[in-house]
Formats: sequence, C-alpha cells, structure tokens
Amino acid sequence: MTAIRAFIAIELPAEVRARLGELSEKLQRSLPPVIRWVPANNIHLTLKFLGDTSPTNLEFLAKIMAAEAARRSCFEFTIGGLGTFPSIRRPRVIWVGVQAPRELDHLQRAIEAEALRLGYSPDGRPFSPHLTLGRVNQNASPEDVRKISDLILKYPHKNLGSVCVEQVVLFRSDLSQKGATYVPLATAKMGKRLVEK
Ligand code: 2AM
Repeated sequence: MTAIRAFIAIELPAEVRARLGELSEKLQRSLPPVIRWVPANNIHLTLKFLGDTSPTNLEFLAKIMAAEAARRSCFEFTIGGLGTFPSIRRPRVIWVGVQAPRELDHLQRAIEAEALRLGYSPDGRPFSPHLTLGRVNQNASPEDVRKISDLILKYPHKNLGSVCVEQVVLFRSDLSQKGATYVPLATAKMGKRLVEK
C-alpha cells in the first residue's frame, strides 16, 4: 500500500494568513534571496509531523484526533515576534512566535503520546510552537546569514492577531518541484466551545 506523507496541524484564519503574507513580503524585500519562503496560504501550526503513513494508520490517527479534540475545549493563542531555529546566529528556519495557553501543550502532548503508541517516534526536541515563514538555504554565505540574524534580532515585536482553535486537521503533504501542497484528510472538532471570560 502506498504511504502518504502526513502531519497534524492547526490551520490559521484567512486574515491571520494575510498578515503573515504581508510580513513575509516585507522580509523578502529586506533579506538576501537565500530563503525559501512558505506561501502564506500554507502557513500552519504543526502539532506532529508523521512522515510516510499507511492508509490504515491514517484512519487510526483520524479517530485518535477526533477523540482527543472531542474531550477538549476551544482555546485561543496569539501570534507575533520573529525568531530562528536552531539559534539566532545559525538561522535555518525563520518563524513567527506563538503565545499560547497550556491547553496547546496538553493537546500536542496527547497527540504525540497517541502517535507513539502507533510507532511514530517523538521529535526528540521539546515542542516549541511556531509558524514557519521560510527556510534558509544551506549554501547561504556567512554574510547573508549575518544579515538575516541582524534583521530578525532588531525586528520590532508586533502582535499579528489571535487564533481561536476550534479544530485540529490531519493533512496530506504532496511534494513537487513547485513546493508542498497540503490537503486536509480529516478534521477533528473541539468538543466544547470557547467560554467568554
Ligand atoms: P514546521 O512546522 O517547522 O514548518 C509539514 O511538512 C510540516 O511538518 C511543516 O510545517 C514542518 O515543519 C513539519 N515538519 C516537522 N518535521 C519535519 C520533517 N522532518 N520533514 C518535513 N516537515 C517536517
């Protein structure tokens, strides 16, 4: 059976993606052309990258997600601030930060634990929620790398809006020369609505 490259993520509302797109364009104008930028419509919050997955496991994962989401409440997080992985002086991934309540951690840990039971090894690094804007080419010169670090370091922190998490999505990722296409395979809705405080 053909394996499907898959991951579990939280989608962003259109207006937040539009703001991320504007920020990405500004950065593209200021930074050297050594970065593969993620199209704004593809930006999401990854909870668990699964990689190659059998159709049977996709069905299991959809059920697990549905059960985990059903017993949880909706919650909100805000986004803003720029950073890089693995460190500011060695920028490989350029991201926008996520400021989330502990519910996000709990949800991610539950999905990670269930995926582990199916044989998906944990990432190895602690969960660090982020929205990837771009990936720096490996052949970027030290000068280009310095320009990226300097700009990201001094970039003003701006709140780019909030996201209300009402569902979790299992995506298929199709890779091609033109980049990745993400196709939703299953959606798991949170069981309880967000209560206004
Ligand atoms: P990201 O969240 O840091 O951008 C789909 O490929 C998503 O899964 C991407 O958003 C990506 O990272 C995440 N991901 C995590 N580990 C990955 C890996 N080894 N290969 C590809 N994508 C991975």
